[in-house]
Amino acid sequence: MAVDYTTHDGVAVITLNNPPVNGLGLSTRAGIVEGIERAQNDPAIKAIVLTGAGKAFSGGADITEFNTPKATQEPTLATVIKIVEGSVKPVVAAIHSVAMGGGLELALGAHYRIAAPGAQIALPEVKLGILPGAGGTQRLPRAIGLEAALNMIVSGAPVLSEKLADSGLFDEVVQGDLAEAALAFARKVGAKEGPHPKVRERKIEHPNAAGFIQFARNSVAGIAKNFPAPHKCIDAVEAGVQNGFDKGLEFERECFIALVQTPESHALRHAFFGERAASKIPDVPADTPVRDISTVAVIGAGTMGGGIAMNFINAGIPVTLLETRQEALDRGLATIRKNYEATVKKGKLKPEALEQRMALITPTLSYDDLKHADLIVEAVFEELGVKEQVFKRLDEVAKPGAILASNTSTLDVDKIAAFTKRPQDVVGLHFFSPANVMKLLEVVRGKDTAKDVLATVMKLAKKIRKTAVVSGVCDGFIGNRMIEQYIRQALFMLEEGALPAQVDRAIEKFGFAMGPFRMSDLAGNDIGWAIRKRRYLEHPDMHYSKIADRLCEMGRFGQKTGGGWYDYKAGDRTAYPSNVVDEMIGEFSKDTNAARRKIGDEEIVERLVFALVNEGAKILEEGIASKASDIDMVYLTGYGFPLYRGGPMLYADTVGLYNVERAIRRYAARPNGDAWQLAPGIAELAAKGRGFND
Ligand code: T1G
Repeated sequence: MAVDYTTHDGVAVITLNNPPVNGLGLSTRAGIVEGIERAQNDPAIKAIVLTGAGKAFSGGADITEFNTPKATQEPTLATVIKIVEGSVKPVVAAIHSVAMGGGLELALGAHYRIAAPGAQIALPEVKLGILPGAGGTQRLPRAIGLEAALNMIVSGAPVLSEKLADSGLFDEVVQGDLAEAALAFARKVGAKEGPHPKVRERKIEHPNAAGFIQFARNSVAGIAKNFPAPHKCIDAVEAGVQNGFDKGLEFERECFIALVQTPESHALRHAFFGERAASKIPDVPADTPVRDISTVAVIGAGTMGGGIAMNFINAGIPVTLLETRQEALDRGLATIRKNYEATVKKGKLKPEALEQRMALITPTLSYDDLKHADLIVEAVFEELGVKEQVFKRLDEVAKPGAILASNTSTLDVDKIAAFTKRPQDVVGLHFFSPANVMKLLEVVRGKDTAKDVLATVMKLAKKIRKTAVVSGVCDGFIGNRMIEQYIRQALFMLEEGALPAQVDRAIEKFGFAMGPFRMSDLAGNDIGWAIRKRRYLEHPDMHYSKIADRLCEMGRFGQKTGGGWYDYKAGDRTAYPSNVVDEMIGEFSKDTNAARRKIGDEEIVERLVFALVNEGAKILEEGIASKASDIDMVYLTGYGFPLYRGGPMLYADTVGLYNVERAIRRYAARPNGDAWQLAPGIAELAAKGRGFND
């Protein structure tokens, strides 16, 4: 049993002991019931304490059991809570560190609750696309009132226990030893005559419940756009207010069962686990010793270098910032300061914190000042010759054991490592612009990169609040390699009959933050142009549409030149469809004898998304990514893929690889079909009726 039972002078202590966070899995649930019954049958026991071992009271239902028979096997959490609440002897929940989801619901079933300060109290189910399914929508409003409860349930945000001291949730918030306080509290209430208080018997007082609930509905409209759960949370609370506890509980159960099956909830749970799975590298043991990273150096104070430096100083790690010229260094520092001033203006950073962070930067023009750095990240010009000079110099000055990282987005990390005599200390750290904002960090593992270097940078990524995904060495790593196929399809579709605004609208309706043409205008069409020119030399056999080259030859690089795929007005970032471009596209089709046809939104979405899926399957087959969820995390955190669809690989599973394969074969038989080389893995999995994420 994942539960310990001990007795202390008339008090039974039931301790949840199911590391890492006392998830309420079947064995834990059964253990609690056994403990409650054992205490009922022991005349020496006058009261019961329920508490958690390790780093949590309880992190809630064991989400690894979701959609498995164990999740609904008795005793379910609802049954456990009913037994706790029905105990004749008083049950005292003693909460520390974390009481979330089902963990908080369990505590709400107890007669009394005491807590240590600093505990995270939450009902985060809505973030998993579900709602509290074990009475939370009924008991929390009775414990802390309608408004506070609705805020917690709909936001899923944690509140610190001391902030809830007078909310009605806790009988005491104790400063000293929680275990001792719990025993003393239990002895006190154990001496009292029953029956002991039940949260379910409290009333929900509110002067205008219907009005507040309507207000809550209006407030969630935005965040609930693609997610059904927030509204269901409000429905369940409303049911309890209108029809009483038992009817409310019944309705909550119905809502839970409906939500847990939704693709949105599946996607959110996939992202939750995918985020954690990404930090696990199959051949790097979890206990691999890590190197100490106390001080970092960044080479290059441009847009990327400055943003990268901010990540580390935000985490309190001092940074030595190296540039080749004083004015570049001054400009870089001024940009960092300006970024922080904007954050201060938004009220998200105290003015004194700004100066503390700026003080963590040591600007320099000399490589010699890098000799103490534990990690050196270069963000210099994206050209192998420049990288060679930098890494040869680093090899001379960096101390032994320093990690040497390149922020390259397209160059071969193995070639860069070979510029040094310590390839085992070289790794790629591909930040995404703006580097101090984007969560995604591609960690590019060279063939010689040492395992402790990988373990170190994965741990450091967590500290600087990045979602780090390990990629092998290939052109474009994971994200850019896939987006290249996506853009190829977008360009072919212009040749075949579509227009930029139509393609963007279709994929933005699918849920992408920004379509390929608006994105390209934002990033600069000349960036893609340079990459294509390199491609034409490296892969002369690869068939690309030249339509984007023609746009660049017109000098239409996007927002920065006032026109790209779209027209722009000065000071206005709105993308206006361009007659000039539409005419150019028509001309181009004529020049290439491409018969234009109407292309529907479904084809647009399939060709863009399945191009990602097909390349992702090849990335998996080549071992560039170790798991499909890693690829999904790249797209969810770095490329604006809609969270409610879970990433390209999960979306393909939702569509069914059988259907993905058929669609790809269909496009392969059409004009420009040579771009569709079906990844063998898709056909193999489809034949077995399986998905990437099984
Ligand atoms: N079940 C199983 N494993 C869990 C878990 C859970 N609820 N929560 C975390 N883990 C694992 C996680 O995968 C990781 O595993 C390890 O614990 C450490 O997590 C009926 C149905 C609790 C604040 O949504 O917010 O209750 O990678 O790295 O930063 O109404 O985990 O080590 O193998 O995040 O210290 C509702 C989700 C469930 C809480 C700890 N509960 N968890 O943060 O560690 S639904 C949640 C968190 C529910 C009821 C419904 C955080 C944390 P591994 P971590 P952390």
